[in-house]
Amino acid sequence: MAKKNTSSPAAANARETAVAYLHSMLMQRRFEEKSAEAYAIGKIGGFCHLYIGQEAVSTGTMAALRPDDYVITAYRDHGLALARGMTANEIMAELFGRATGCSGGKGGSMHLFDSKLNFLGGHGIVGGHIPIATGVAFAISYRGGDQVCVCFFGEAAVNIGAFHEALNMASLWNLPVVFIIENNRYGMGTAISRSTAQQDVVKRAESYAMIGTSVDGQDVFAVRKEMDEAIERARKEQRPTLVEVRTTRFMGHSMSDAASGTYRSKEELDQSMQRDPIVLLKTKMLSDGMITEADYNKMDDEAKAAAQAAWDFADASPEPSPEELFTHVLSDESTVGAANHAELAGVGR
Ligand SMILES: Cc1ncc(C[n+]2csc(CCOP(=O)(O)OP(=O)(O)O)c2C)c(N)n1
Repeated sequence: MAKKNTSSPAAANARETAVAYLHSMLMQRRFEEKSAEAYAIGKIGGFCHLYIGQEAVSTGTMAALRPDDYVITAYRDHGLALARGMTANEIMAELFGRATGCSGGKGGSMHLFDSKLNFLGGHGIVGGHIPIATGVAFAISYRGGDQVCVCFFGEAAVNIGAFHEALNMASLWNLPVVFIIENNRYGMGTAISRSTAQQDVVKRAESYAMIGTSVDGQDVFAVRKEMDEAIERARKEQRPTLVEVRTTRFMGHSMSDAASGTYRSKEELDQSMQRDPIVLLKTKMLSDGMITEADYNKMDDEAKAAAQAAWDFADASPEPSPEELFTHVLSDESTVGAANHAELAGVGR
C-alpha cells in the first residue's frame, strides 16, 4: 500500500485540525469523568447532566463558528462551554458552587455562561431557550450584523410549543439562526418512540419552509461539514436551518439515574458505545499516520491533568459570600425590605 503523504502543507493542516478536535473532545470527556467523581462524593450539589458520548457535536460545531457568533443551549452544557473556550477551572468551580465559578457559584451545572465568548447559557427549562435564540438572531439582523446564533436542544424539546413559535418566526423573518437537535433518542427515561408521533424529527423543518438536514453526530468531520453549510446559509443568506445530529449519551439522563437498566437495555447502550466519537477519531488519526499511540496517551494525560487541576482549583476556592444572595437578583429592593434581607442573609451562613 502506498505510504500516505503526511508532510505537505495540506496534510499538516489536516493534522492540526484533527489534533485540535481530539484535544477538545478529550478535555470534555476527562472533565466530565472528574465531575462525575466529584458529584458522587458530594462536592457537587443539585443537578448534573453529563454530555459524555456527544462530544463530536460540540467540537464540530464550535470549530465552524466565529468568535463573535452566539451559542445558546439547555442544561447539558459542560461540553459545549468547554468547546466554546470557557476554562475547566471556572466551570468546575461553578459546579462546586464556588465564588470563582463563571456564574459566581450561584448557577451550577445548568447555568454556565460567558458573555465574552457570546456563550449565552445554560438553560434549565426544556425548550425555553429556543425563542431566545430567535430573539438573538433578530437582534443581529436588526443591527445589520453578520453573526449567527446556534441553538442546541434535545429531541424531546421539539414537542414543546416554544419550539414551533421560534422556528416559525425565524423562517418568516429570515433570521440567521441554526437550530440543532441533539437527537440522543431519550428525553429523561422516555424513548422518542413513546413521545413523538413523527420520529423523523428533521421533517419538522418542512412546516416552517426551512431547510432540514441530518448528520451522524459521532463523526466530528461530518458535523463540521454540516455546520459549515448551515452557518453559511445563516450568515450569507439570512436563512435558518434545522439540523438533526444523531448521537448517543453514554451516561444516564443526569447523575441521579443509571446509564442503562430501566428505560434502555445494556445491550443497546453497549452497541451505541461501539461508536464512541473519541475512539472513532483516534482510530482514523492512527491509520492516517497523524498520531502515534504515544501521542494519544500524552494528550489524554494532559486532559486528565487539566481536569484534576480544575478540581483542585474549585476545591480551594471560597464559597460566595452571603451578600452575594442579593446580587443579580431581579427584584425591586423597595418591596423586599431590609428585615427580610437580614433574615435571608442568615440562610447563607
Ligand atoms: C418545560 C420542562 N418540562 C420538563 C422538564 C424536566 N426535564 C428535564 S430534562 C427533560 C428531558 C429533555 O430531553 P431532551 O430535550 O431530549 O434533551 P436531552 O436530555 O436528551 O439532552 C425533561 C422532561 C423541564 N426541565 N422543563
